Amino acid sequence: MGDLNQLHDAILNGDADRARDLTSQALQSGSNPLSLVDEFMIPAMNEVGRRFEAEEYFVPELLRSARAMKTAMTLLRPLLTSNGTKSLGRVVLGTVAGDVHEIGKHLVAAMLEGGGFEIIDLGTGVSPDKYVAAAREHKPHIIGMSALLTTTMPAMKATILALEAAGLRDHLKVLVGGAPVTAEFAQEIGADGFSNNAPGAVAAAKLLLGLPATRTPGVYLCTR
Ligand code: B1M
Repeated sequence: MGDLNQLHDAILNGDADRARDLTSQALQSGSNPLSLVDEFMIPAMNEVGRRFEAEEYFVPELLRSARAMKTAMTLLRPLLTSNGTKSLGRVVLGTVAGDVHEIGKHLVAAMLEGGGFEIIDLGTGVSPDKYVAAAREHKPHIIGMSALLTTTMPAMKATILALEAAGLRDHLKVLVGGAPVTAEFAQEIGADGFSNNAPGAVAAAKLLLGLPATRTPGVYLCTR
C-alpha cells in the first residue's frame, strides 16, 4: 500500500484522478474505508478550509478539492452502506436553504444507511417548505439537517418552526449537524439531537428512536 498521506495531499491539491487511484489502491490493500475518510480525507478538507480562511486558497481551489473528495467517496460510499435487511427507521436528510455544502451530508447519509436506516436525501438548499412537504410525503422518523455556514444555521430553526406550524413536529425527531453547529445551538433551536461527526449521527439517530447505541463524545441529545 502506498503512503496514505498521498491521499490526503491529492485531496488538498484537488487532484481527483489521483485521489480515486490512491483510494482504489488503499482498498485493494485492505484499508478500512472509514479510516480513510476520518484519518486522511476529512483532515485534508479541514486544511483546505484553513487555507481558504488564510486566503491561500480561493473558491476554485475549494471546488477542486471538493471534487477530489467526491470522486474518492464514490468508491467508498458503497462500502460504508450495508444492504441491511430490516430498516431501523426512515430519515429525510438535506442541507438547509442557502447552503450548497454536501460532502458531510453524503457521509452522514452513507453511515446512516450502513447503520440500517432508510435515507431520503433531499439534496442541498432545502427550504423549510420542502422539508415539510417531504415529511408529509415520507412520514420519516427523523428529519436530518446539515449546515456549513453560520449564515444558514438559522434555516434550521426556520425548518423546525415550519414543522411545528404544519403540526408535524411531535411526530418526528430532528437531528442537526455540520461544522459550525454546536450542541448548545441544537438545544436553543429546539432540535432533538446533534452530532459533530457521521458515525455519531448514527448513534444519535438510534438513541433518538430508543434503540441501543453508545453515546460517543460528539453526540448530544437535547432536552425538550
Ligand atoms: Co465552503 N465554506 N463556502 N465551500 N467550505 C466552509 C464551510 C468554510 C468554513 C471555509 C472557511 O472559511 N474556513 C466557510 C464558512 C464560514 C462560516 O460560515 N463561518 C465557507 C464559505 C465562506 C463558503 C462560501 C461563502 C465561499 C464563497 O463563495 N465566498 C461558499 C458558500 C456557498 C453556499 O453554500 N451558499 C462556499 C462554497 C464552497 C464550495 C461549493 C466551493 C465547496 C462545497 C462543495 C460541495 O460540498 N459540493 C466548499 C467547501 C469544500 C468548504 C470546506 C473547505 C470543506 C467542507 C467539507 O466538505 N468538509 C469548508 C471548510 C471546513 O469545513 N473545514 C468550507 C468535510 C466534511 C466531511 O465535513 O461537512 O463538517 P462537514 O461534515 C462532518 C460533520 O460536520 C458532521 O459529519 C460530517 C462527517 O464527520 N455533519 C453532520 C455534517 N452534517 C451533519 C448532519 C448531521 C450530523 C452530523 O445530522 C443530520
